[in-house]
Amino acid sequence: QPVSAILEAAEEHRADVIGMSGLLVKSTVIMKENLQELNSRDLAARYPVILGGAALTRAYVEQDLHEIYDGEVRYARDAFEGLRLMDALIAVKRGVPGAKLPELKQRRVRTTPTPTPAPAPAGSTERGRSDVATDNPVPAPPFWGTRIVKGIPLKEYASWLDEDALFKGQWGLKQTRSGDGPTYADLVETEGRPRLRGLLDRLQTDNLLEAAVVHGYFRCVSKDEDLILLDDNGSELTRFTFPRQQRGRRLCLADFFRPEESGQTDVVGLQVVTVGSRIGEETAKLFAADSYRDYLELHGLSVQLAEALAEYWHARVRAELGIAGGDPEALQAMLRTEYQGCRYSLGYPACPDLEDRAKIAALLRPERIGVHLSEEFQLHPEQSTDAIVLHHPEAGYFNAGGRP
Ligand code: B12
Repeated sequence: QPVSAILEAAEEHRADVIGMSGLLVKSTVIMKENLQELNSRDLAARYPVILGGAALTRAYVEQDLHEIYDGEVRYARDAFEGLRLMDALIAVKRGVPGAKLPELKQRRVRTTPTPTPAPAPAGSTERGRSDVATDNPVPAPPFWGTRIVKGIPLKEYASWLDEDALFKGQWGLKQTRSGDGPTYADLVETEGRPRLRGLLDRLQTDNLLEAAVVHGYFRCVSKDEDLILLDDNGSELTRFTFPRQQRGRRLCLADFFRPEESGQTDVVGLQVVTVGSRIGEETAKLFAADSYRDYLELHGLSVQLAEALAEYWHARVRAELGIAGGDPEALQAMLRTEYQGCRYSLGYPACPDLEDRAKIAALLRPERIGVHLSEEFQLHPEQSTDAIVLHHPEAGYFNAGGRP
């Protein structure tokens, strides 16, 4: 939402407080700009602001943003802290005696000196690439270029659903703090699974999902931190530049591909998956009707199904590449990525640059399955996700941001 739309809505509904949610790292910058905009419109005294979402931290909001905002701004870890803050803010506004806002997070003073980085382990050079093997076999893909698959039946990918991510992360099932109520396992049996079954049936009967995939295999080589994708004639199609860890193994995604100087080429998979736009229309209806619980359940399920579809497709790709032999039996082990290769989504720590999504979109042309990349580098419909698929046996998740 642009800040002007937020302010118009605040005006129209005579809001006491403005809340904003930042899911993407980029949204942290936007929150800051929005607060500056409130300052410049002289609205800071009028609107206290509550901020939340995966991209934000308490320290960023209550120290950095608090410093620049002329009004009150607080961080809410979850919706419940949001409610507690609302109670306090309204009590202050009404002049309830003794009412005050919770203390701001204090800036921590460092008492110990910054630890010196651990020496690089044997095998990895002080500068340059990591010790990732370059003599692993390169599998042969079934085709080069891109393919589209539409109308994937729900039953094919529903079994890849991460139930814990759905029940805990999206639906908020958890044991009460006092511990005397039902356990998480009880709640899964009595609430989670029955609701899930009901919703999956509904998705099926009302035909609300339109799962589709566009994927491709490309020849490639690496050069330092770059992954270079090649066309049939060996000319450069596109190039990704990935960050390298500054300590430890000094990993970089490019290291998992044959280096250019080896004279060999490697293969990389790219994919974009979506569960379609109909589900978004359905959840929007529930939201508009104030059916928030139903909205949360259906929306939460739909985003986890997008993730399940991505995981399912990655398994298909492993099978196509002939590297699925080591796939574990149990879904839990599968979700812990105990298989050969790894699926990296742009925006995650090993490949944080969201702008690279445009390179994937240019090669895969996901508009052929109804998916578009916005100027903010978000895929629409929302329930879509892209990935770079690696076959290297050593490939796994790592953080290249230099953060501990
Ligand atoms: C589920 C999920 C998805 C789903 C659905 C996303 C969606 N639109 O809902 C799918 C699989 C589709 C997805 C895709 C992507 N994702 Co994603 N995803 C997540 C994940 C695991 C959970 C998000 C979620 O739904 N949480 C559940 C909700 C209920 O929790 P919440 O948003 O945190 O909100 C709670 C609190 O924070 C608080 N709160 C939040 N806001 C506010 C506001 C106020 C006022 C208050 C009071 C409280 C409050 O209250 C809520 C309830 O407690 C997060 C990681 C994480 N742990 O958060 C990554 C994450 C958001 N995704 C990320 C990324 C990178 C992506 C992709 C770009 C990957 C890709 N290349 O395809 C795509 C983008 C999708 C697109 N359309 O372009 C990154 C974003 C970081 C960045 N670089 O910007 C994250 C943070 C993961 C990470 N650690 O890097 N993703």
